[in-house]
Amino acid sequence: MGHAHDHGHTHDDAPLMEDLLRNAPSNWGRWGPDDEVGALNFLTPAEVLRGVSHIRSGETFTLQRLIGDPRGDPVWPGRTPAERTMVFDESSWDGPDAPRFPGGLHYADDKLDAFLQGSTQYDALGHVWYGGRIWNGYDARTTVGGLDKASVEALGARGIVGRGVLLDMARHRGKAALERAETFTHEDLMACAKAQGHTIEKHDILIVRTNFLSGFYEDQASFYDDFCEPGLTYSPELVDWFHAMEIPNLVTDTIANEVTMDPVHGVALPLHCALMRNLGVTLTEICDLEALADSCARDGRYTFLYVAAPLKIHRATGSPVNPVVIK
Ligand code: UVW
Repeated sequence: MGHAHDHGHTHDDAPLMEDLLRNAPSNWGRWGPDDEVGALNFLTPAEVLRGVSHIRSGETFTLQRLIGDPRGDPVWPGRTPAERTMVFDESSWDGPDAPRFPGGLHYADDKLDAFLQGSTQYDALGHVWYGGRIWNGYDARTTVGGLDKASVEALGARGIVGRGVLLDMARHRGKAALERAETFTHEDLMACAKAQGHTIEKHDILIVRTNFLSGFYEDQASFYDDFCEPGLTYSPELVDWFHAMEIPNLVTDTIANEVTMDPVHGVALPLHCALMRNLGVTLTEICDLEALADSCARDGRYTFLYVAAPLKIHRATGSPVNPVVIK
């Protein structure tokens, strides 16, 4: 979180999250004292079937960005892109000491050194907190050395399946991409859906397109200059709306799913706290929504089945993922 301050303005007079969110709604305890998947509990079998009922053509789209893109991998300031290292390749079998397998088998092996939030990813519910408590009220000390509570393992075990809706905010605003620090609200999401010809329903998985990361591929240096992504911006009404709509999952094509620095209060990432920590809404970040958005613009269908399976990584704060949309 400190990185946002390092890369932006410092707001020493910003309120503490405890004060900003003092009266904010909470889902702690709603699914029992041991819950680790939060608002994904809203995705019941009936919700899976509701998603399936929106399949028309059978077209599929994958939402993950390439890991190791030759153009670079966009990451939150302070994180580094994944590094893939070759362990075995054809040259490994040249020397006299090379292993020999009966029959002459050769193979290639490699490994990945990666921030688990350094590519298209699911955040575990225990990824972000304030005031010494993570999701469901667990002590933040349970994160020391690995997440004993609300790690991504629980999200991986459950999987995420439901009705997805694409909210193409860039097209809605008539832009190729939203601008640095540009904000929008839940009311803008509803207006976007209306313009697209549908509504946002309870339990929808919201997939919001800004196309902001196109700027990363154009000029990485200026992308990180005074870093502030566009996105949803905090208000008590917006948090109440997510609560009332029982939104299980917010998916975007930005690195952190909300405007980096709240322009009103100067707080970094308040929606991570209000939505993830307090309501148990899972966040999915750094998606590539371009092919999906082009398809939706062509056929006018913005609702579909959304399926995602984060990896089951013990005690981890997040996991790379390649969500699939079926239209
Ligand atoms: C931070 O938590 C800083 O970012 P993200 O949600 O993108 O992982």
